[in-house]
Amino acid sequence: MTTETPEAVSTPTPEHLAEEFESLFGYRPIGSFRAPGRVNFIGEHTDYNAGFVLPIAIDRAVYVAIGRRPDNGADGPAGDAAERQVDDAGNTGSVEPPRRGESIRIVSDHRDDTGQRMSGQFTAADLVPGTLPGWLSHPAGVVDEIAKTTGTVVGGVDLYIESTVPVGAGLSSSHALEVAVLIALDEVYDLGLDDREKVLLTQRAENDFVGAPTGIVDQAASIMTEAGHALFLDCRDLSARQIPFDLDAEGLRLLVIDSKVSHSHSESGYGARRRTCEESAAIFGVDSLRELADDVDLSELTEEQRKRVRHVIAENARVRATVELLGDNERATGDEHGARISAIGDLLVASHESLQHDYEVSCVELDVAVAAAMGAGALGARMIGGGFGGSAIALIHAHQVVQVGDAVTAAFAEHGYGEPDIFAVSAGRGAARFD
Ligand code: GAF
Repeated sequence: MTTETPEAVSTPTPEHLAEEFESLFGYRPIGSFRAPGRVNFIGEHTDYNAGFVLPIAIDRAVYVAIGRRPDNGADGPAGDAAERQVDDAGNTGSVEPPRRGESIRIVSDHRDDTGQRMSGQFTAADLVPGTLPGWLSHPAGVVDEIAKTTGTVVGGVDLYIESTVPVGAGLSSSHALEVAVLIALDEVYDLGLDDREKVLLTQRAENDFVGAPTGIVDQAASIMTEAGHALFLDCRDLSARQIPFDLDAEGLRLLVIDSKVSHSHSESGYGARRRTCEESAAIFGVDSLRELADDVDLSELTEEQRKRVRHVIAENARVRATVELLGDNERATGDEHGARISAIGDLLVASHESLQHDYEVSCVELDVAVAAAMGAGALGARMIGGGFGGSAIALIHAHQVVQVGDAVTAAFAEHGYGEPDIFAVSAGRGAARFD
């Protein structure tokens, strides 16, 4: 099995990032910045319904080293130096010299199929939504939104990116990339954005430039969460409370089970769920499903609408209940403590069942992961994120790491699925300068 502790992931140092940056671009960066991925402990598909979420920032992150080209990127010494340095580093062709003075160059440590570092270059003034491929659209969306929101036109900068957030695992690697790029540019350009503005800006980058109709939980988790805490966020107005979340101190662990599958309908399925929620809210004449009472009469809805709304209302209640149980936990001792942890586990399972049967965003691999983890003694388990693939989490006692990991891996093998990646996460700190 592939169970790892968080320490097993090698975290880059600021000096390493600076050296890589210098070897690629031929000059020292101004600094580096770090934005974590997230695990949403509970509160799924509630964010775009103006509801409640309870994510943690995990101890895996996207790192960005940033520099302003000495000659502002015009053809000349810095461009030539960059090209020469790239040749010396044996990465010929991975970094283009800057095409125009105001261009933004980005190089990632991820490699493409030919073994070259993934890289790209664009100019703020030329950005058009939907024209940049894949991962590059995320930083480009941030640059575009900075221009629209603050009037600052970013240009003449280089960025080098490393990440310890697995891509495609549903741990919000692309939102972490957007946040890392934003906080780097915020400092370099002295944009003076507060946390709330950063959250909303990265959400608009995702919605309007990348074209994904996502909510706000992922960006908020990365930006607003304090180390050792979960973020109890009201997505209606972004008011938040930091909830102590120190699983180690409780003798517990939170496992991520990356199913390594992503089903093709994930994007269309997400958009369809969101539309159904909005249509249902309109039937009740409210702005969002958040406004509905827990016992609202759903009889005038279609069967599909009823199921979606039932999930959202119940999930909001589960988030509030989890927060109460976590708060009470601080005071609880002995049996009482055990009962509260077990009640939290039950809420996780109820969340999964609701996502599986009412919201219908789970998939067989995630259902198998949850069932196998529970069968091996987990306190609770559920799928996380948008669904249709990605990861599940399992809340377990510290001594169960191997037992639960082995059971899930064995269940995947029995079903003929590929081997999942399983690792423990803890509540890390939110995005910040890294040196
Ligand atoms: C994805 C989205 F990006 C979030 O905004 C949220 O809606 C989540 O799915 C489901 O809770 O991660």
